[in-house]
Amino acid sequence: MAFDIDMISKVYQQMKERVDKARDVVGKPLTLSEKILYSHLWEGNPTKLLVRGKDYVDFAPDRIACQDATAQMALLQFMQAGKSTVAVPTTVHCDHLIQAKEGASTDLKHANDVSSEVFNFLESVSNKYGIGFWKPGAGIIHQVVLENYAFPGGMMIGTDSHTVNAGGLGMVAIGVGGADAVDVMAGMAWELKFPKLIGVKLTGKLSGWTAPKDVILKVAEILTVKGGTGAIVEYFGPGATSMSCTGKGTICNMGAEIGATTSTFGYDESMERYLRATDREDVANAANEVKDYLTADAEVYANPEHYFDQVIEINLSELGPLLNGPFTPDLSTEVGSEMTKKASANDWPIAVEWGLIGSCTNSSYEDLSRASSIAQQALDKGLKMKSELGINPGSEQVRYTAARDGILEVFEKLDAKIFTNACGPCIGQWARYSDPKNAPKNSIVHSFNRNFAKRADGNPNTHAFVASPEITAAIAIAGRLDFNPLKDKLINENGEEVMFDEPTGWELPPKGFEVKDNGYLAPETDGSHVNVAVSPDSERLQLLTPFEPIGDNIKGAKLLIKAFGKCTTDHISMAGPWLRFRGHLDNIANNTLIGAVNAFNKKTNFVKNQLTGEFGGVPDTARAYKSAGIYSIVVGDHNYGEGSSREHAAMQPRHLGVAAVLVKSFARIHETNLKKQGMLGLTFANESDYDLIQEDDTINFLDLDQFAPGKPLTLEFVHSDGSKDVISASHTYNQSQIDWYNEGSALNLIKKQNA
Ligand code: MIC
Ligand code: SF4
Repeated sequence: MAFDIDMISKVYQQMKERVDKARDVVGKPLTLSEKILYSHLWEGNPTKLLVRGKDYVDFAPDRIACQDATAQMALLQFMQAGKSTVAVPTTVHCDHLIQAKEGASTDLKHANDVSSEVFNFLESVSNKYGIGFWKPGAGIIHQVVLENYAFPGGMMIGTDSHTVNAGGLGMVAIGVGGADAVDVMAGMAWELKFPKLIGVKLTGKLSGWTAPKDVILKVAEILTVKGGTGAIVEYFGPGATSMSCTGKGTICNMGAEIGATTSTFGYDESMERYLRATDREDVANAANEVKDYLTADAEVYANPEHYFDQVIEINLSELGPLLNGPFTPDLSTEVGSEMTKKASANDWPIAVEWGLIGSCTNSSYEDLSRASSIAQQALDKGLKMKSELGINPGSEQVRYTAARDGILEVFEKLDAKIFTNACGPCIGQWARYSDPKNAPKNSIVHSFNRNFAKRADGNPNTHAFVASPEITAAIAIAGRLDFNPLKDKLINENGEEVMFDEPTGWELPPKGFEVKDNGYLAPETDGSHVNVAVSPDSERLQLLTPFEPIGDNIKGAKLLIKAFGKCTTDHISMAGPWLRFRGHLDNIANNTLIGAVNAFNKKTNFVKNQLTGEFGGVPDTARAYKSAGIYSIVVGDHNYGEGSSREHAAMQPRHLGVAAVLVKSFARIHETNLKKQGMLGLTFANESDYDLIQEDDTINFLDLDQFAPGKPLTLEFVHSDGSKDVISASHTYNQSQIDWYNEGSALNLIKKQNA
């Protein structure tokens, strides 16, 4: 039986009336995305047309998911909201804080030793406030959600950007910062600008070496890392219905890499099969009752250009396997000779040192079984592994079943390391080097979603390429980045030429899923007696002190850093070794922007302290301004804050006295996170004004006392020679977001309202 079936039934009961009303107000057939959005309005039945890309809308999500690294800050904030229990079903998943080193059993034990304080905190807060808790080792949040909680037509938010994975089961699932989740946990509405809609029509059929991963790698190439910003991507067509549910999850998952608000697919038989296989007959039956409401109206998919803001068509029969990278997930190369050319032109190491299969993107039973069919061929054909191989199963249920069915054994025979059911190397929790900063240049291939510099192993010289699990396995065996398993032969141990056959696998385990201990802990019905202790000396957890409002008079602020080029949340608040401080704002603030490149000297973590004229690290310089009572400003390029949902990337600068972040453009989640923490997230009205900003600038806000929706702000940059540039800064704050600014943070406002 499914969790929270009553809630799911209620959603389906309301769905018909709400969707029919929505069709009336919109006045034409509806996409699936619109059906889900309009049936989750905070106000209930739809009463008016909502303008895509323009109207801010209050929604009522059905559920919330948090992972350990972000849950700490989310729950520390929720504890201040003055509520006794969460208002909607919520779960916490321990998956990010487990380092991959020796293999699952040793690594999990180690994580439980070194992070017990954090896990105990999360477990007791969950127990107190009615939150379902998934222990370390239970699996990666998005796989566990897909297996247990996602349901067609539902809406969820999660404090992780890959929450979007649940689109594989026909949800609108959106990644948010912790403060957004706190709103919904506290029983309030959740606000989002009504998204634009991109339709992706998949014709043809996947076959041979091509996998769902290649679909999203192709979409990333077409749309780039910014192309999905502010939009929901809805997939449809024969190529969509013919692929597995977990394959759809892979495609939706990596929609985060194109900046999409989320991605989704209409309810179909693959989803029904998956629901039934994962012990949710009840959900499948209930969904079948309202089937037509769980996919777009027929006219929409017949004439998509009339209903979507943009339509892309991909013929799966013509799509071949791709490798995306290095350093960005949208740089696509076909496997084989195209890679030989590009690698030599760009000096990418052609030898591959590691292949990694796993992450929330590609760690399903189907993924492991297809990759293992390649591994089995290596054994059968006498091939020796040319690189190392690491595997992170997505959940204990997948691991247990894959072990039962002999899949893991195949990898083990090739000396692969089976790591914990957790994020591991995907988030830098990988003890690959003792001194990553000085580690050699090398290439790795993985089935993950992100490949920003230093992400997996902390080594700036690691060139990480993203591929499907089956291609990852083949390339790891061949040890060459440009190996094309469709064409190239390999020489085996006996000196014979051999070739791989096409991968094979099972969409779902033929003998069904099985698991002994899935790692779930239900909360007590009444948790009021549960005591949540945070030691004042802890280096990992720190209770929050409310932020003071910045106010409407910012004068004499100093430029902290003008960031050059890509500045993702990994550059603003690095993960890996810093994950240990995710519950301690002051400690984690010591990594603020240390990965960002200073536009004036192209160095990282080396900025001018205008008070002393000396150069130092970004966090120290920010602290120096703060202790002198001076606000500072961060300037950045395009798509600033791309990547993670981690609100630390906003809270840390806020804690260090940064009043405003002024950039050419923002990634959605990060922009909201800045607003929530009561600071200014601004964009250059004229992009080229970025070039006017100089290293010694002092900044005055000329009209912040007139801060109002739709009205740009005027900033004066005073340069060291006394000359000035006055520039216009746009913003997207609506009135309630301006109220957050005025109160010092959104949380301050909730507290005031609940007092
Ligand atoms: C990621 O993939 O970058 C993470 C780590 O899962 C983040 C969340 C975090 O930083 O804790 C995300 O994607 O939101
Ligand atoms: Fe974990 Fe990686 Fe997925 Fe983020 S992208 S949730 S770090 S597996």
